[in-house]
Amino acid sequence: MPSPIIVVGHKNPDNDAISAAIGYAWLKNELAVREARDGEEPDVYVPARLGPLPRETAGVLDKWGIEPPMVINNLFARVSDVMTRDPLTVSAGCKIIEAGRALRKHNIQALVVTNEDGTYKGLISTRMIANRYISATDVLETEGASEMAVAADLIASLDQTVDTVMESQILTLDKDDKLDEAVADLMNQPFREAVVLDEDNVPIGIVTRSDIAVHPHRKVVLVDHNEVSQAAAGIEDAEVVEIIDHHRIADVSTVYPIKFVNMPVGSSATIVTLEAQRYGVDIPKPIAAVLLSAVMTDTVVLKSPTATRTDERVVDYLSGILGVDPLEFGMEVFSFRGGDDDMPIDKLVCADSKEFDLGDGTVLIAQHETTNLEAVMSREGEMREYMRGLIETHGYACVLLMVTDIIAEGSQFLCEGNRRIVNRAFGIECTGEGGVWMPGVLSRKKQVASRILEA
Ligand SMILES: [Mn+2]
Repeated sequence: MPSPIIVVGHKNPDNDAISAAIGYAWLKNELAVREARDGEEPDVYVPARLGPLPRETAGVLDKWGIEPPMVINNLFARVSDVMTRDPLTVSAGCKIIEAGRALRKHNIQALVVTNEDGTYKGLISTRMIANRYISATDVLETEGASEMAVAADLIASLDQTVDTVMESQILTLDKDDKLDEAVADLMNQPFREAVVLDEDNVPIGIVTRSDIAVHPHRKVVLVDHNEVSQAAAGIEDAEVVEIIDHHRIADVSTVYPIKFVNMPVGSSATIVTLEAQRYGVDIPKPIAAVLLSAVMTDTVVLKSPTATRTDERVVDYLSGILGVDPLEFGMEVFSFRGGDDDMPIDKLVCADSKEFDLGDGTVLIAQHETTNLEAVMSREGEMREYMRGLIETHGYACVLLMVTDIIAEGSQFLCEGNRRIVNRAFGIECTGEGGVWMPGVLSRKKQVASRILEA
């Protein structure tokens, strides 16, 4: 069985990065089963994530009974990518002749020796048995010994138990160990084999020196990013087999031509939905819910200037499958983010913040989306104090917090530090109290950062 293909979004994942991975892994599995030839095992796609679940994602997955994607730390090749699974085992009390028969019958070089309870004890290989036989010739060295004595010793050996010749100092590995490190350890021990154990010490695989002659590359599908700095560690060691994204084309490169779908739409989930439609695959309700939640958060319920007509059509399609009102659905997803009144102050101000370099100073632009502007503004003093702290510790010229009210469709600007930078760019009068309401301003990328950088 080949290793599954990982489908993963960017570091510090948002709802779209995780939801698009879930949705696209589902679609690829549907297509793989459909397209597998007779007798061929279909490829298996597994969604993964590079960080914690955002609250709204946790809420949607919980409501629709979907398992959160597994967390991965890197894309380096692992022991499990080369090991032979389910190795043959013999118990320690088994006779050498039986072990020999098993080796011959299955045409293999080694057997894992186990204790009564199935846990690992050691390993016996054709080499170890051969060495036992060669040692029988030592009998001839003894004075007066005959060839008959050698034969007698050989015959006696057949009746010995395997634990008398097995080796217990064999390298043992975890299936998730980095392959490079495992290879170095394997070459440093006198034996050709290593045994892979699970957390209960039960053998689950075997790796031999011939298995590591070829360096495998983990296959990965990137969603919602195509930039090395946003990808998992070890991306250079992996084989990127597809990219589904809606960001600028950046620097992930491949050896072979791949399917690379990049569209200037509001979310990666939008593209996943279009792909399902293109292949004529019906989307089940839980997947439709996950995808719709991601379109709604990434486009701020379709109000962000990044939302396109394509996103609107996709939202109609997905909410049709679910039989829901898309705006109500989107509001519920935002409500999973939890109350603005009890959110820790660092999350409230900084969960979504980006630095912009002006040349003679750095500006931090943070954004907090809310359906309850009043609740957020009731914490103004606390927020401003935290922003001043950021200036002190990071040396920012200025910190701008956009509190974006997604119902009223605008943002309240709160500014600390050199307010002239913001005031000049927008022709406004931010002071140390209350902030300034900016109707229609929803996108940091399109409406705020660009103006500050150009001013
Ligand atoms: Mn996205």
